[in-house]
Amino acid sequence: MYLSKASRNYAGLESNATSDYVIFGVPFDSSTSYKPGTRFGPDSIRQASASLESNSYFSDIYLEEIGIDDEGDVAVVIGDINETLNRVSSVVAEIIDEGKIPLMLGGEHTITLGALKGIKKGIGYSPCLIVIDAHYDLRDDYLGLRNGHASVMRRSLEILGGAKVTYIGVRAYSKEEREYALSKTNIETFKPIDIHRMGLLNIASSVKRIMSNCKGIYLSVDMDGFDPSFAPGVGNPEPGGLTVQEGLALMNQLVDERLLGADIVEVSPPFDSNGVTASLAAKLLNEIIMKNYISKRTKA
Ligand SMILES: [Mn+2]
Repeated sequence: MYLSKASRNYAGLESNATSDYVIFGVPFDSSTSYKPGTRFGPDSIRQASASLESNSYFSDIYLEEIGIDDEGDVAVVIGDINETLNRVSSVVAEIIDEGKIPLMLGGEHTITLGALKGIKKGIGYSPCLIVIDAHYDLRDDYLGLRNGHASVMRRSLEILGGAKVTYIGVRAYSKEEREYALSKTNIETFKPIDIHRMGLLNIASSVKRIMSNCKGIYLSVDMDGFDPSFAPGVGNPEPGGLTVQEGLALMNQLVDERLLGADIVEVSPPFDSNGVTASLAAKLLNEIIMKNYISKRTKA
């Protein structure tokens, strides 16, 4: 594996060979177009995780009751997106092969492409995808770069074929991206204004209905899906985003036993304010783990 130990483990977790969940970081931001700094994201999320209590926001379950391992960071190749994506893909496929759930800390959003390749290789089919993001990232290329953060979802969709993709939080896009998304019957979009008008539980019901035939689901959380007042530490802040309550409720509503893997990306510590973005990222990850754990236990 292309992994090396980080300076601290997520939430102070001890290495656990029988873990069901494997956390790892990808300190990579080489295709960043505006504000670099997400390479420091994994460390800051680990640091923030240490100060959170281990209980769930929603029910009486605690992180320490669950087997979780922090395997450190992928050895990224600065400036080489394709090789870095290959390494991410290998790491994810290996975790899937072990029957575990990969949980990736970014890093820029491009790394999701590597994770999806690894998931598909590991499970042998295309997962459905839930994306929390301010952006579609559906440009065919951005300034000539086809494997960059602005095109990550376009490349991902090419890999996923016709699998269902649901976006939540999208509010900033080019005309080309919007028209592409509207033209694809497998892509659904819920904007923050939809949640504001319809209520979160109604939107969550719609998403669950759309994803009801999915065998496995991958969840990608770009922190810029949140409003910059809650998550200022991102590379491309965009006003009018999700609230913390909405984000936590979405994790609780949408994560179930079908989760194959997840990532939390685009935390950029140089632009964070008192670590609030990293703290929210860690809280979301905790809820993802605990909701999946509860769902599996209930189904068992
Ligand atoms: Mn984004």
